[in-house]
Amino acid sequence: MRFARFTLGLAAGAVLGFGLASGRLSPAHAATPTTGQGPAPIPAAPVAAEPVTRAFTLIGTEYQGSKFWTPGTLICYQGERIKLTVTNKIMSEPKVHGFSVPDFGIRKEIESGKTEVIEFIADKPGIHSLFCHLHPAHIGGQLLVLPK
Ligand SMILES: [Cu+2]
Repeated sequence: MRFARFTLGLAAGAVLGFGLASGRLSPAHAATPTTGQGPAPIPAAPVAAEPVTRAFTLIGTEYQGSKFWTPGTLICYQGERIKLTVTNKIMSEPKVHGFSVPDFGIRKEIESGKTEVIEFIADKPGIHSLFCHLHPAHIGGQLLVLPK
């Protein structure tokens, strides 16, 4: 009888050990997502009571005769407060260049060597053009506002 209890206990322990080792008895393991199947998910926009301020520094510059604002692509989440510090560093003529993002009502003229600080709420998702409205032939850019 004592031998039978010992054998039964040993068998139960072996089954339990196998189950834990293989993960079949672990609910935590069952909840773990599998890996190696497709790209990682894109993290969600941060949640905050106050709008997050996302700051960018841009310069107007010239390279081999082409004029542009750089960086040419700005990315943010919908609802964020955007702060653009924009400096015209183009020293050749003409001395004044425009900085426009019409979808957000932004239209500034910036003299060579001067800086403008522009703030607004990026409340519209999508791809929004930015460019020099005084010289449309210059290279433009875009503000990408990711939906919340
Ligand atoms: Cu211009």
